[in-house]
Amino acid sequence: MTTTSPATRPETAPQQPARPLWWGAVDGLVAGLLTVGLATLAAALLTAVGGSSGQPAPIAAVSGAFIDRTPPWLKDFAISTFGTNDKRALLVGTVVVLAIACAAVGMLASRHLVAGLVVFAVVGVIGAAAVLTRPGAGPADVLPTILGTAAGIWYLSRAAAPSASAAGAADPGRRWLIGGAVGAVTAFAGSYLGGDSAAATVSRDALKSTPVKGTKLAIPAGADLEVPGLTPYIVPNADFYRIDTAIVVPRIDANDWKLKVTGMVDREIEIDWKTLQGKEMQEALVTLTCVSNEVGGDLIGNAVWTGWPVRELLAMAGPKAGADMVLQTSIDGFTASTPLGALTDDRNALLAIRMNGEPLPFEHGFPVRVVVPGLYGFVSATKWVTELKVTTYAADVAYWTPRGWSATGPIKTASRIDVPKAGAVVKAGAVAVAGVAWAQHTGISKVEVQVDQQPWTAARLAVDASIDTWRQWVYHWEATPGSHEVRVRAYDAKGQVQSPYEAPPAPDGATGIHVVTVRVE
Ligand SMILES: Nc1nc2c(c(=O)[nH]1)N[C@H]1C(S)=C(S)[C@@H](COP(=O)(O)O)O[C@H]1N2
Ligand SMILES: [Mo]
Repeated sequence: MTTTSPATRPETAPQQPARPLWWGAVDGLVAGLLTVGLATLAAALLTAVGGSSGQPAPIAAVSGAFIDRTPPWLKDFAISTFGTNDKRALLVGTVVVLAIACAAVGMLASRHLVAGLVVFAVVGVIGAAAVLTRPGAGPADVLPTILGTAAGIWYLSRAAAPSASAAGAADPGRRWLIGGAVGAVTAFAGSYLGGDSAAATVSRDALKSTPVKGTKLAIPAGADLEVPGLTPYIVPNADFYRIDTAIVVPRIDANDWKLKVTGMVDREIEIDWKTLQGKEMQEALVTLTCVSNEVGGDLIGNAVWTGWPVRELLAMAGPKAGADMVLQTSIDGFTASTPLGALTDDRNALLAIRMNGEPLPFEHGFPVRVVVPGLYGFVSATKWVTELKVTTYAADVAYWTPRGWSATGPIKTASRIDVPKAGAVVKAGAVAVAGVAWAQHTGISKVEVQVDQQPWTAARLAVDASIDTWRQWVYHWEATPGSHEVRVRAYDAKGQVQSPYEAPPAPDGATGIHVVTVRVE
């Protein structure tokens, strides 16, 4: 009878020589590097293909989450000790803490594999949670961290497994080299591809806790009629239309941002983020509109913009006589030709850094974009702006000009029915017909609604909050059964009615009357 008694075990499975503890520490570091490297690369790729909201890889996410939870005294200490390098110091600190944790986990794993792997997984979950708590993060954003953590666990389990130290595989140098190389290369490639993405997010988050310098704007009650189905007077950032030529949204570290004023000026000047931050900011209500907006279309939105007036910057440079245009350039090469006058007159043309109180979303131009009341976006609202060249329409052309669009673009007076929607079925009786009308930088004086061939009748206008924004209107319609056509038309503050003639968006904006067909039962 053969039995395997405990006493025979030492002979069948000879005692392995205990591996030095520091091997475990190195394995922990390599596992950590692999995790961070793969997560960084995966995050960059996910952002590039638009599959994520562009959340940073775990390191920056942890740093960002840390900043948001830092008590003011610690923040003050960091700023006074590290100055403008405080964000970098924090990133370095996060890396150091993480490295120590990984080494410790690696040592634990080399003695108690399961315990070590569990702790490693817990650290990974904390990293994933940090990513999830970042503003605007979605479920997909945790994928890179999960992938990286899984790779780290796989490496660690292989490294600590008995076979890893069996004869022949006893030398850990090979796996350290391969694991370390893969971790370093992916980390490098990820940071390269992700550009300044992580630092950009940190710099954007930092603006959140920075108090706004300047006076706060009050939006009058009654600017929003709050009719169900009517677009809100202020469009939330997440719902705001987005139009640009950028395939990958530029993610600029605000601390690296600079704006040059060049061309026909007395002195070329350059300002950086810190200088801009020191300026007295203004808040302005401006309704942005895309020239491509069709009659009844939704490429229009209204927001509160906070920024420094462009005219103050231009005044510092001193535009020369004869100049009539400012060629704005974005970091991604997009250009817009703005009439010089629109940037130097008393309207609220801003170098905006906030949108509805939030730092500009990356999609809407963080760190700095231009917003000019009264002009279509393609000739004025440059996102990620880096240069303003004072010049002439004779000398320079903007991005869209050779592509068949106008060199200048004042917004045309227009109006839209939001509710009832085209094709809606409504009950006979009182129906609220409501929508928006706009004639930016002139203002709306009257909106009229027409049902079928009946006379045009005045709608009730919302409180006038600004001539630079759209204005809501509502019309109480006694709807009778049948199919009806409902039309709207707007008058600007000079009494000029919008053009009823149908024109396509190109080259300088669509015109025509918005009409919806509604079934009444
Ligand atoms: N850098 C850059 N800025 C840009 C554009 C662009 O393609 N690139 N498009 C412009 C156009 S056509 C419009 S309508 C507005 C839209 O701004 P939004 O995406 O914030 O709504 O941005 C303008 N600024
Ligand atoms: Mo546009």
